Amino acid sequence: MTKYLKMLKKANKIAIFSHISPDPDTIGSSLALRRILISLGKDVDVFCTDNIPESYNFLDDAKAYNGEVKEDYDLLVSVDVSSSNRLGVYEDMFLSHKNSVKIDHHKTSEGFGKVNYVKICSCSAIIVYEISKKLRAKIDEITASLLFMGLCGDTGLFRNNNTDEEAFRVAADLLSSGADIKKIYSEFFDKRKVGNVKLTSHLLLNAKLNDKFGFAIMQVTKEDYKNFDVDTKNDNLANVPNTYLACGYKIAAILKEKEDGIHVSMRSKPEYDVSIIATSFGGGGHKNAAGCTITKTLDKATKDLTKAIENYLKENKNNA
Ligand SMILES: [Mn+2]
Repeated sequence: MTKYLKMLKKANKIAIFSHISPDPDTIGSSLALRRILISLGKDVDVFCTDNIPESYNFLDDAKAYNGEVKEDYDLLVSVDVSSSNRLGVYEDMFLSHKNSVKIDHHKTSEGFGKVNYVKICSCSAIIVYEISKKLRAKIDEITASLLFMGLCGDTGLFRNNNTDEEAFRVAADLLSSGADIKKIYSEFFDKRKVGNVKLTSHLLLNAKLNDKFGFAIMQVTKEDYKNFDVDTKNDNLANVPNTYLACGYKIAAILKEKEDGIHVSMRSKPEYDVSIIATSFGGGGHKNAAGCTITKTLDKATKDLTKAIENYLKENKNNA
């Protein structure tokens, strides 16, 4: 048996850690691992530096987060945490503990655990699923639903480039184990607030469409956030540009006016690479989904970005 599995098996008092700005994968995988270890008779706590967003309140298990930190854990486990600074306030505690395991799937993964188990795959949920098999723990309906949520989150509902056969196979197995996929879709992924629907409509209606080069630009002002009663930290707008890609535009960008500058999120058709444009503004990301922060006024940032996209499309007009 591999070292990290032996450690999980041997430990009795375990603390699990999710990453800062938690996403469905770190939450679903951490809570699922907690249930698996509890089913094996262990005492398990789970922590995250940031408060768990209210969108996870439909999960009873989310209440398990951030109880009292005990003195005598015999094992600390990080789940989906690529670098130690993403442990937030728990970084020092984790790094100084004599017995720690890091479980992760990221390509850019830093081995900060005493033992590190990193498997490059679409999400941490797949790794936790495999751990349950290796430890011969039963996956109950709730555990299956939590892992399914993680799988959906990191694969963008089985659409991102990391969606592979393994993701579908694990999803099928989770379904067999009773994952409540309807609940995960309706209570989490499809759930919207009225303000968000109205702001999305406003953005789509007021998008600047450049038909000469084939791109769309949307702007969200501070007033928009206020008028539509949308939380700037949790605005759920990053995928709004996709609507114009579906209409045939090559690139679509959204610029959001926030406290620390203009947050830009870009999406592109497969043959275009918006990470090049994002990088030129000090940002980064993937070929078809990238972002950056521009510390200028909204109008200046929009002008600069429009120019950059135009130049990129001019240079790449023969690529498609
Ligand atoms: Mn992940």
